Amino acid sequence: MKKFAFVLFFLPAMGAYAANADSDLFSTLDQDGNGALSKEEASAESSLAAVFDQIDIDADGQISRAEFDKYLGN
Ligand SMILES: [Ca+2]
Repeated sequence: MKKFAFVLFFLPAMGAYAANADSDLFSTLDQDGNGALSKEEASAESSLAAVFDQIDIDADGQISRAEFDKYLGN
């Protein structure tokens, strides 16, 4: 049930970022704009960093947009 807990903690943060229509949490965290979140980039959001390995389904050390969206159920 870690995913459920993560979503509960994470949604308020998503809402805050969503206030900026041109951005979202993923692109905000993707500081180098390469379309994937490294562990270092994810560390800016502690609730994301805590479950990084669960989101990184293919375990390549990066969270792709697809992995990110899949984890959030989008
Ligand atoms: Ca990146």
